[in-house]
Amino acid sequence: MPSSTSSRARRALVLGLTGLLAAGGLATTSGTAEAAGSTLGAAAAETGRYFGTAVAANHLGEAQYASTLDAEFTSVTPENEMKWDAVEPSRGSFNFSSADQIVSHAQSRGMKVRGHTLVWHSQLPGWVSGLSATDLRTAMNNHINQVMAHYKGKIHSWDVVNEAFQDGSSGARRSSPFQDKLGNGFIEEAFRTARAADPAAKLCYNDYNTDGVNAKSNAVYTMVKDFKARGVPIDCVGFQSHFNSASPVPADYQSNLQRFADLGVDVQITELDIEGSGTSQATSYSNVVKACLAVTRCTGITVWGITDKYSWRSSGTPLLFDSNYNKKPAYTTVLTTLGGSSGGGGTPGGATCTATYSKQEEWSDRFNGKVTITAGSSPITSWSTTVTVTSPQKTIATWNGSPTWDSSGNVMTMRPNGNGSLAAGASTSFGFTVMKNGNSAAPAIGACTAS
Ligand code: G2I
Repeated sequence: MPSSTSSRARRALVLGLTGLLAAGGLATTSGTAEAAGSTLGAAAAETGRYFGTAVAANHLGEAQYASTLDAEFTSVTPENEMKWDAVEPSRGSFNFSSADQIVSHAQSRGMKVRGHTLVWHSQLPGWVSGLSATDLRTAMNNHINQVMAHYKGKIHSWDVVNEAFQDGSSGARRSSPFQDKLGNGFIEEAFRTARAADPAAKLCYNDYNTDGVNAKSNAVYTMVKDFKARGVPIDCVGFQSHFNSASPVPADYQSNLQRFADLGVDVQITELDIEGSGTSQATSYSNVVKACLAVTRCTGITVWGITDKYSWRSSGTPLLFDSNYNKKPAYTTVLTTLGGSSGGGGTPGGATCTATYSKQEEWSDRFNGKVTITAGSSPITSWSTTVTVTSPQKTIATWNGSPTWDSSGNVMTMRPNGNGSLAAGASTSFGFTVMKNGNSAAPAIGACTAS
């Protein structure tokens, strides 16, 4: 690439670029059917959030299961496959095959993955409960280290500790091998081990019956507040949100999420399902979605399964798709509450994407930029966008993409480095380093084109 350009050529380039940006603007706004997200994932992405589901590896081979997953969701949580009994059934011998299937399915489509779960009293193999305190501590830390190392860089958020508090008014910790042998400190120890194992993953505490203000959520709140005060690494709190008529969506759901967010952690709705049907089920779902949207730090919603057919409480028909994969009233209400729309005919539009820029690290002589590519309402198989720097700036390095340059060297076209598939609303990103050469201007990002 040449290092200098005549001013006339530069003007032509700028004009050409302006035309490109204008055309790009048209390209992203003209498709009115695609303007509002027409899937759960795409609609949630427009609010900056993910919309996920629990997934079971043994259903991925079922065509409707996989196609509904791929069309609608931007995050997955393995329903059972990452639990202790699945990954370390006997001491020191790890089996990641089922969980790997889910992670690779998600990764090949740009979906996020929630890790569930590292330390939990349930689905715990017998050998763990038989250990002495010293051995149990070693085994717990080894389990966290091995599992997190296996998935390092692939997990958006980990449920580090799950369900460690008792139900009811005591606010006490639940009895478990960890609690009984290691005492309250096991939770802190698990989080500290987890931070060291994968510093990029968000570390969550996850529980149920903590969805409103009550003795149990107060106890979790006190723990999180103490962790933040003492610098124990915790980034998020998961609210499982399993509801039914005996345990409906609490009136103070939003304010409960907000008080946790105010402690300086993200909040996530991690296992949402609501027993019922028709309008009343739809209204409850809508209330949950509204609450999350009203809390800036509510970063995503995960429903506990795709279809009523495979729900852990199937007879309560608690999910958004019925057992024949038809969209239920609750589906439509969730979509519209997220700001989406089924686009009239319900047929998704063509492949579209958006590209957004954010500045990363900056030094006196250079800065790093990051561009996030988000698929629109339909899945895409490839994308491209341009990054234009202002001469004499120079782009000297790139990552997570496959770049080409125009003759001036100022306009970089970036395409996927390998598989460019993204589910509707799913995101990926690439990065680059720009030498300032005296000019700190942000680069111009062209329109995103998708196929
Ligand atoms: O119980 C609902 C959820 C509460 N919060 C933590 C979640 O991890 C939990 O998920 C459920 C799964 O949805 C069930 O699928 O956890 C259950 C176990 O605690 C899971 O059930 C188990 C059955 O008990 C086993 O018999 C079965 O082998 O699922 C296993 C795999 O299908």
